[in-house]
Amino acid sequence: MAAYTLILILGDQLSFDISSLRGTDPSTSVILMGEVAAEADYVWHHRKKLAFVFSAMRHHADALRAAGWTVDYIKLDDPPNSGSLRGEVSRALIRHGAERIVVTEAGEWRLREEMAGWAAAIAVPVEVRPDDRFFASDADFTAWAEGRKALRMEYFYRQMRRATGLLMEGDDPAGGRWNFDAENRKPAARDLLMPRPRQIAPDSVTEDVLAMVAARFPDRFGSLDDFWFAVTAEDAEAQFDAFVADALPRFGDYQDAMLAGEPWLYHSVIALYLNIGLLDPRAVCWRVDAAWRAGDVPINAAEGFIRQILGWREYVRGIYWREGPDYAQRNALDARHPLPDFYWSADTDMACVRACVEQTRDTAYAHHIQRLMVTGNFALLAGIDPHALHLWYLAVYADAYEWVELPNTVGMSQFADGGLLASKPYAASGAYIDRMSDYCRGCRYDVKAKAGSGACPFNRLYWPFLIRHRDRLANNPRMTPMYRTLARWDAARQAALVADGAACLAELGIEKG
Ligand code: FAD
Ligand code: DLZ
Ligand code: SF4
Repeated sequence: MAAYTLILILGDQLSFDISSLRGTDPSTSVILMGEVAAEADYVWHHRKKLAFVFSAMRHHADALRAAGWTVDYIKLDDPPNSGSLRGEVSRALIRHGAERIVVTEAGEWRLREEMAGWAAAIAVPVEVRPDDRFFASDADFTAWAEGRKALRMEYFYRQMRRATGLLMEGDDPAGGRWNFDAENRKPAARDLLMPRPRQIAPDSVTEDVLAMVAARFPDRFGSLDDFWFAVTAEDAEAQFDAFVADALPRFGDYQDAMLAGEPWLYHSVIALYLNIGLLDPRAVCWRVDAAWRAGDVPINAAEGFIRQILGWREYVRGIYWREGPDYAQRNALDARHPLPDFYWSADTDMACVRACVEQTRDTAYAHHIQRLMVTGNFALLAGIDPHALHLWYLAVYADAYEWVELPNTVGMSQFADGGLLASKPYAASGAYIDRMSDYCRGCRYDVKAKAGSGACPFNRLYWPFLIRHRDRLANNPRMTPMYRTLARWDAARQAALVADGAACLAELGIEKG
């Protein structure tokens, strides 16, 4: 019998429990999966991210076939590949004589808007189903946000704890507190025994993909060496199990720590799997809840970890869809400097930035504090255009998808939404990085010096940032101590700080764009 439903599965929809597969009969449907140039090129994805996505797509196609589905899989280098999802859908409709298309909604405004035009252009009905691989639906988030003056994550998170029962003891939060962050700020010591994520050796499918990506994208950012990411659900689960056993108990303690040469510390490295569907966020959180109830992990670790997924991940998604496509253009602090070349080359004397960019180039990974307090903090202090920075973050991490990356960049890291997401800018001088890492020891700049060409650039840019944004930030209660300090300094001293900040930018090669 001719197949009459074409089910399109996108590269970040690699879950068996995806809405597009529900209620559709494998005997009268064909699944289309396509590696297409348009998705590989709309941003300069890291080469490890490309290899990860394509290899995971190919493995998922095999798993779907093994489960009885017919899968029409288009490889990037298949000669007739049209290069776009629309083009591949059109070709597949003719090939299979399909009469309708079913697809789960895309995780990005760009593609959602494009798909909205498909039905008219393709002349068969296109059924777009909600993506329900999350704790909260769009309607849940809208209901929570309705009528609130400030959309703070902490309150959303508490509601989610109550709604799900995760880490709850009756009506009370486990351990008597909602948030154990105060205990989660230990700097890591060099002699700690660091667990390594379980590594998966590339199989022949991954080897083929690595060769294809190397040949097709020779000039793209990012190393393809030492590829060890899981590319199947089974291996992603095995990596997560190893994290729960080896690293989760200390996740909370060292969540904010940074050490040169130690990219993973006690982090899970699962965002890449969650974001393409190889791991389910609900299963992950309940597994951690169970580990806490069994006494295997302390509450500060379990709570800290679950908050990132049940709280932050769900919350930023809600913000992304609520704020609309224009959110990408926000620039409340009017930051206009172009992204410095060293975000790609790592060619900078700032040891912290160099370490984070080199690690990003080699692994397509950096943990949250490296993203927020090193590369993000520097861009904030230096007044880098948030949109240029957004394109960088979207490109360079294996876990980067716009719905999660954009609010983290524009809102949390750059305060470019004027404080919708963050209650204060995450701006910090070198002292913070010195306290939480060992980067400063190997740096040519002096983290204790405040001004002059030998001083830490984070210090030189910090006060000029506060002076520049005094009108907007001075009344923010969380900024009061800093502005009180500033108020004690006379106009000449403040002018000297501003001049030194400008000199610092010039020395770093950062000029007005
Ligand atoms: P862990 O530290 O082990 O945390 C566990 C999980 O919690 C993560 O896997 C992730 O799913 C979730 N999580 C933690 N923090 C956040 C957060 N702030 N927002 C949403 N989820 C969170 N995360 C992405 O998944 N994709 C991105 O493109 C992305 N871009 C970011 C850009 C900037 C500027 C910043 C500051 C943060 C960004 N994050 C992004 C959030 C966070 O940095 C990553 O989720 C985390 O570093 C991934 O590493 P991990 O899996 O080892 O996480
Ligand atoms: C990230 C990505 C890449 C690199 N390539 C593909 C692809 O070739 N085909 C595909 O269906 N999906 C790909 N993806 C994932 C999509 O870009 C993702 O679905 C959208 O960004 C929406 O989140
Ligand atoms: Fe970074 Fe400043 Fe420390 Fe150098 S001294 S590593 S630039 S914080």
